[in-house]
Amino acid sequence: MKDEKPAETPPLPKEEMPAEVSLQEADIRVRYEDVYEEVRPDTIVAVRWKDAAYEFVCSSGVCIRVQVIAPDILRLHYSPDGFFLPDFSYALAPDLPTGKVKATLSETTKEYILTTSALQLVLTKTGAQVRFYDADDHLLNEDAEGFMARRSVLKGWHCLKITKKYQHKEAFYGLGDKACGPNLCGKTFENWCTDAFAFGRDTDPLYRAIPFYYGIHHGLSYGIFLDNTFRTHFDFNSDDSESVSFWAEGGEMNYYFLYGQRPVDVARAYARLTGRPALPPIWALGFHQCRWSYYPHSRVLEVADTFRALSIPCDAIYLDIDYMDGFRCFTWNTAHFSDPKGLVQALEERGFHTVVMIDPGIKEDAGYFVYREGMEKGMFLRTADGAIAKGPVWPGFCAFPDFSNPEVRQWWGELHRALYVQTGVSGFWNDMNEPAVFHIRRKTLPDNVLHYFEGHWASHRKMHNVYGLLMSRASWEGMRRLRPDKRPFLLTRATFSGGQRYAAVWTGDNSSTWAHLALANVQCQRLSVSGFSFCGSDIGGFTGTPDGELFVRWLQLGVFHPLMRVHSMGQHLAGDTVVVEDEAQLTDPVLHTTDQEPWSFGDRWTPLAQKAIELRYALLPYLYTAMWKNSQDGTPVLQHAAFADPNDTKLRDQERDFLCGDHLWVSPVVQPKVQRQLVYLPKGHWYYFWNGMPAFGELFVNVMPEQIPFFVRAGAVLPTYPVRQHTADTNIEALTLYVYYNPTGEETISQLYEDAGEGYGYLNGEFCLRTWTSRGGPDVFHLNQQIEGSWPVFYQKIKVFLVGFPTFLQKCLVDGAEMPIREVRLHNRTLYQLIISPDFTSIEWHA
Ligand code: MIG
Repeated sequence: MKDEKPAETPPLPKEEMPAEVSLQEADIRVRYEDVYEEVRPDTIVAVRWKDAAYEFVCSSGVCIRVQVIAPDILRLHYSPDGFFLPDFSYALAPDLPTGKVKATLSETTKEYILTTSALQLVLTKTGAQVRFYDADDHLLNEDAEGFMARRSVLKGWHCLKITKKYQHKEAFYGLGDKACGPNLCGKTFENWCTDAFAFGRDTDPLYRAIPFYYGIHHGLSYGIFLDNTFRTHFDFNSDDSESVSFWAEGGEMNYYFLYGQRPVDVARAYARLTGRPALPPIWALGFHQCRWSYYPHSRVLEVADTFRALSIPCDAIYLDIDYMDGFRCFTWNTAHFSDPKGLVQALEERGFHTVVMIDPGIKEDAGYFVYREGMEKGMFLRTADGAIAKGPVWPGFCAFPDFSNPEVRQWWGELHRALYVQTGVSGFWNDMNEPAVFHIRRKTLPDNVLHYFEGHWASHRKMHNVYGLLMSRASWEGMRRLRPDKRPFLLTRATFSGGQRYAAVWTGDNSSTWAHLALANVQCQRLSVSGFSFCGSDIGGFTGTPDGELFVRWLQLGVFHPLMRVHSMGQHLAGDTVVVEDEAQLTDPVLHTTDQEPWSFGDRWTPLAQKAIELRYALLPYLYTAMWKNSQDGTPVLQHAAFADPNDTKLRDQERDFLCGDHLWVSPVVQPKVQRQLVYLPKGHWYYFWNGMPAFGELFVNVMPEQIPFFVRAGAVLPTYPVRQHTADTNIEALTLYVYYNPTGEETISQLYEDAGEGYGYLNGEFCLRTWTSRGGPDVFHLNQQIEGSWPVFYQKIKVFLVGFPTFLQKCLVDGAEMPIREVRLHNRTLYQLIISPDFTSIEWHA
């Protein structure tokens, strides 16, 4: 007989022990690495009205709060256990209306139905799955699995997730500055503000976290904003599972559903929810020249003087980190800048504004007043253990202000006094505020750093993505307080949804390649539809050296970007370079670039660079109006081609061409040596700007080295100014209008907004808003003008060109009286020119 002893269960080899075991499967006799649980909604057992929301409570304990923010905005807020965190958000607009919105809740045997004038939300009684419909019963969006929350003992609630169905041929847009084609479908994304030095196509995440996307299908459009500041993830049917999901690594599932008849209406709803940007000063829309770094004093003036000597318009010069004393913010390197105020004044006399960089890292140095004051007043972040959290950046080990504390923001704002009030710099540039930390792979502060979070204390996991937003808020609010007469200009690298209320953004450290020019184009389109119209890229590329052709093509694209700024790296080694995983890859990292001013590429290219910048100054009234519109109702200045006609599937993935303002279709050249470019126009009639040729559908245009291809919508009025060297020159002889004949007989509305370009008089009616309505046909074409506001414009006359009139013009009536017309040839076309008084009310052109 064999040994009868019962076999003992051998202990599991350690490496086979799963890292996590589900609570249901956990054996009480065993200890595991970690134990998790997943919670889903099941049957709804109670419905109640509580704290201004409908609450649906499931027997599993899951609670769903549905809040009607506006007829077109619903909030869905989930708790796995029926308890919610204190309600708080940095992203939402402070002026978000909180009044009652009419909504009705009804039920069938299987579902609850919440109806507003624009939206219907259906919630199933078992499973608590949601479906959204527009008022005409079109299905906009529906849950696949709906809500799931996962927790473990060690990580707490670390996955709050929603899974939705992918709708047939659905396309997705938004999420800020993601470096890929416009349609996000088929991809996954992560939001975690990252110093992404020399990023490339498909690098993710980048500098900003903007967890807001659009879904477009069957000509319908909606938006989803996940208001959660933790690291978040979005999956747009990447594995062909016919599902779309988004999840956060902490906090709560809290999202807003936004309806819009067209994508632009979704953009406007999002702007109502997260805030509209302030109207910038006009100089901020001029051309800006930047470099890491211009110094000393004499070099800065030399650059300024060269602009004027060559008659290349420019409104601003930037000082990068080297103006500081050893990278100490709010100090000057007196060896290079012995008289900062004198420099700023000298620049001002030449028509330049000065913008200086400020970083969040404050050098650990007991002799440095900002550090000392910050330490004494308790302004810096601490770890959970109580020690000041420090990390190396440019100046060595630094402490970081806790911008989530209003006292810190107040202190920080006040620190700008000397620069902003006494020295007279015009704007600030906030860099490295992801926040970036050198040398470590993680690139940022550790998770155990604590943040005040407006009294809600949070770890860095929760605060990280809003650090940049709050730094820019502190800077912006400081500027408002210090010089209440001025419109702040602030540029930030990192930010979060809602950050558009405080700062413009640039796309970060790109490279001097054609691929990067193409990326800058799509990134700015995407930033713009994601709430950040005031955006731009480092024109010419940050690392590397462009050739003249690339530089000029990039400038031409920049004409249509609200922030038009050349920037380059200079002779530097970046401390924020890509983390080299293998030290053997560390080749000679000389990334130095040669000069990158408009005249740096030789005589062949300087006049072309100049022409591009001149075009910008000519188009300023159009761009300023688009920025004003953006500040009023959130209409994005740039829009993806797909937004022009969501029904046109040919536009869904169109990356190169885009809408700028209401009436321009821009088709930038993003490849070298292009002579002809194929353009596909959205429905309607257009004109090629450079020769006034009518255009529609698909066509080729001949591409000239000095011309960026763009088209104007038929019926539109395009306002232009004469070229000036800078915007403080208000000597504008005439406003010139290009009026584009529309063969369809439909009415087209165009606007021009003008004001002093600075200050807040416009809030008291000191602006001039012209609204033009055009309509007519081959016999007679009309233009009406309506004027609002009391601001006296700079010019005494308006020049009007009619473009595209199909037959010979017999006469022209202005306010009923016949006016002489002049025929002007543009290439082989005839334009009709009129010179009239700015306050006309109607023009009629008769065949
Ligand atoms: O570690 O201030 O993106 O525009 O010139 C580099 C120096 C820090 C990164 C910014 C770039 C700026 C540079 N900064």
